[in-house]
Amino acid sequence: MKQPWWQERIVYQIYPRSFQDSNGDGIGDLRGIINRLDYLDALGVGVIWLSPVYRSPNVDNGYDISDYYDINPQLGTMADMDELIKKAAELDIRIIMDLVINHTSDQHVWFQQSRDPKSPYRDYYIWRPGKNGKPPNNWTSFFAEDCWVYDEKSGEYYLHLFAKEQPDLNYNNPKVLEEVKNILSFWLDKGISGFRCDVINILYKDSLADGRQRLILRGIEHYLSRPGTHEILQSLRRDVFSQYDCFTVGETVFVTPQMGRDLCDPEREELDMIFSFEHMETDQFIVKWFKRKFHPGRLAKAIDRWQRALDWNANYLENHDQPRSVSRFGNDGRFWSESAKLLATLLLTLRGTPFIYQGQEIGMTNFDFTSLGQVQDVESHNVYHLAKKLLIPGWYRWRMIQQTSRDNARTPMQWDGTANAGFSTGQPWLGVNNNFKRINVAEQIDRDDSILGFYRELIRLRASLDTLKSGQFQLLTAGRHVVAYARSLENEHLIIALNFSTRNRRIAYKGEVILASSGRTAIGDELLPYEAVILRSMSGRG
Ligand code: TEU
Ligand code: CA
Repeated sequence: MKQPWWQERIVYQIYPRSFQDSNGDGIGDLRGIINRLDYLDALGVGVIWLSPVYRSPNVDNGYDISDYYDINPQLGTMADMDELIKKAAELDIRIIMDLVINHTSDQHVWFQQSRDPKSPYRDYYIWRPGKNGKPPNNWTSFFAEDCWVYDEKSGEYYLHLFAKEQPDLNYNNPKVLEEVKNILSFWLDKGISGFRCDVINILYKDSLADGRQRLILRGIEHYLSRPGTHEILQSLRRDVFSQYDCFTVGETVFVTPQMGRDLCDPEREELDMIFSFEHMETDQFIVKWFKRKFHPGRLAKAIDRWQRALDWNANYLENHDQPRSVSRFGNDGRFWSESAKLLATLLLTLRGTPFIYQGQEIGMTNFDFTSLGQVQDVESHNVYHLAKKLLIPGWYRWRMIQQTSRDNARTPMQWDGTANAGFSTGQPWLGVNNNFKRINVAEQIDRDDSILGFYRELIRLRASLDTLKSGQFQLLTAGRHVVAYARSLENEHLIIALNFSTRNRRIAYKGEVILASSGRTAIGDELLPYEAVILRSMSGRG
């Protein structure tokens, strides 16, 4: 069966501020992306996901939008955007945009207007009077703050589930959905091919009653995957998406397999795929700020649950909100290159559409900052201060930030060994990792045995093997050191075996070596440290 294009292609996520600066102001921009299209083409990228490029005061780096119909001047102009879409299309690269519609910026004209209780925009947001001098309910936000802000002028509070500069839209007001549909059509008419839909499963708030007592996100039962959200998604699909050749991937926080099935069920016509979080939570206790030791088997079991839950899903190990995978699930010291290749193998051999985050393909690592002053992310600052209020000691607070801050993924792309890693001729908006002389594109691009060379090879292999593109998934082993699974299509069975440890490990699987991350063509019965292999099994399922 022929798969839709968005199941056959590799997606590459660009965080525009950190990708490539073209004019020396230290901020990555659209021209910078245009200049790097050939690089992405040579890698085998078929779709680019652009993190937000709309006009924004950048409290949350573009996830706070002040004008959905305009480009952030720091990133370029509408003419640049048109050119990017056109030049990408010439290389057969499609572009999807980030759709942030749970909230806007507090600088958006809708919100500015809505501060006036008599304005027709009042009802675009969620305004409520307080209760006995206190906020309207006991909810807490995603960014470690209270989620109501009192407005002197009107004597009411507005709701924000993220930063206070990101007020939530009110989807009980049908006008809001109409506005969203117009925005979608505007960009789809420009030639983009879909959207990554930010926190899309929390749009609709059922009620504003107090939340049950819980440690984090008090109130979540009133807005997580409510029927109203499903109705909104169906309406967007019916009235807009179905009119275009496009796809949607939902970023769905706290999603369960059953919720995922509802969102992606082809019969219900809502989303095409989602980003689930369970596999990214296997190295934490309750919240991401409290890390526990990484256990490969636990990661594999979470992945397996989702491989079984949905017929097709979005696979990722990194994005702009997560620490770098090689520092987190691999070994960014002695086995840096080996473990980055192992993680590449995992990402590109699962069933589903693979999403690569910029820099992942060269094994970029977590930042090497030494103080909070170097960190920009609003979430990191909020959490640091909350932890201080909770009397968590300074050394531990800094460790929390080091291991988990979203800025780990946001340091500038390391292109070469020249000043600022070739990212910018000016002072970069966020520090470049000092390892850029060792870890950069130029150093890897002509070497087939580099991490980048291995990504290229895996992407080519995936394109040429139907079993990798569309075969069924079956977990075989989820151990403390070794993870293995099969992909099967008709009579072909591929076995993927991954050694997540620093020692040789025995494996029981036999077959022709299709690709080994070490470059070996025969493996005997042992995998080398952090080695990954793809075998074609001679005897059924190995
Ligand atoms: O993130 C939603 C989200 O809940 C988390 O992944 C978030 O980054 C945070 O770490 C929770 O602790 C999306 C975007 O990806 C993120 O960059 C935005 O800041 C957020 O929504 C608000 O738009
Ligand atoms: Ca710039």
